[in-house]
Amino acid sequence: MSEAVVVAERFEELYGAAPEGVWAAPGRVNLIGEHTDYNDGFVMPFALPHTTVAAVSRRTDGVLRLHSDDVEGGVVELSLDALTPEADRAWTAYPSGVVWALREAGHTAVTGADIHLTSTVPTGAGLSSSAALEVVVALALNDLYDLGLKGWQLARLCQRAENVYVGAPTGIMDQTASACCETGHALFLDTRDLSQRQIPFDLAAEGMQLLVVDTQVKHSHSEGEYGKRRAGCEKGAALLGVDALRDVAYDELDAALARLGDDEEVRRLVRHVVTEDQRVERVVSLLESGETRAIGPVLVEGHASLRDDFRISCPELDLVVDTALAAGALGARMTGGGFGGSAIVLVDATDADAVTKAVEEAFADAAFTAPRVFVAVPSAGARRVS
Ligand code: GAF
Repeated sequence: MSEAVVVAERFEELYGAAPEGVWAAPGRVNLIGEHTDYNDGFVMPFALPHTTVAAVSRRTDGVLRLHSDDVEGGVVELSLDALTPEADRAWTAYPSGVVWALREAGHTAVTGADIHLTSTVPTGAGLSSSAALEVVVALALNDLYDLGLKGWQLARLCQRAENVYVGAPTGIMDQTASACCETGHALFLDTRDLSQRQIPFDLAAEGMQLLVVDTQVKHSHSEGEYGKRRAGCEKGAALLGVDALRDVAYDELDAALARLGDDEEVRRLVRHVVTEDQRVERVVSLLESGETRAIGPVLVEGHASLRDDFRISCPELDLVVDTALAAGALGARMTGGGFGGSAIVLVDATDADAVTKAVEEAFADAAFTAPRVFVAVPSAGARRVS
């Protein structure tokens, strides 16, 4: 039986009638371009095969009913009129935040919904489980209520839900990745205007793999450090007199750093963002010229910058990167928001097992929780599945 049928049957058990449809939205891995999205910069994520699936029907009575098979607590019933930013600290804040954001943006045709959710996107692993949850709800309501919004517009609304309703000051990368990625491609996204280019990214055809190593160290973006980095970047932009750090050209970096004087912390943040934007452009150009193996060292540079300048790595992420490189990986770096979560490792397919074993052994030796390792295959963005 297909997953869509299973989810639809569960919906019927819960709500007493078949859903009007079933939708899926993926988690993502970011290949390169970290903490650049809230600086109007470049990112390059691709969608994972792991998805959040939602069975959904409309309601006309101003009621939102939510249920997830992944959390305890049964069906949660909310009144649309009572949805209030930052009042809800539970998982329900993500889907109800999306409904709030749609209505706040004038889509008052959305008069309620019954929603049942289930997900295979690992939570707290830096793989965008929150964005998958937001985007699947946004897409379902967009289709059912015939709102006519495009993927990037849904992403903006989902980001607003996360920033204002949930209260996490994240950028636009994850929601856009979940909404707009395509099978076999990485998404080169300019987060200033959301212009996009799908870059073919078929590692298997070139005898390589990208491993995701989930360190099992949980992170949370609403808890301070992410927001501090964002505020530091905004301070850097203000001191340099630009709208966003994206406006500092790579070949003007030294002059910009000199102008920041002795504010060492802001200098480090600025250096990371400006060099990271340039790394995204280098990776795009290497991939487009068929030099895929050469992206490995760029990933490693990115990790060093996140570890030393942005200071958001952790011992487990560093151990993945160092061990994988020593075991023959072509490149490795932390991915996502940091402070835990996952690392990515680029390997020749023939080395994948040996690299995985080396990482697992290093974690055991360090008495860290065993990591979860899987091969990431660029997969489809959000879509209706039935
Ligand atoms: C998290 C955020 F949600 C993204 O917006 C992005 O800033 C990322 O961290 C870091 O690149 O996933």
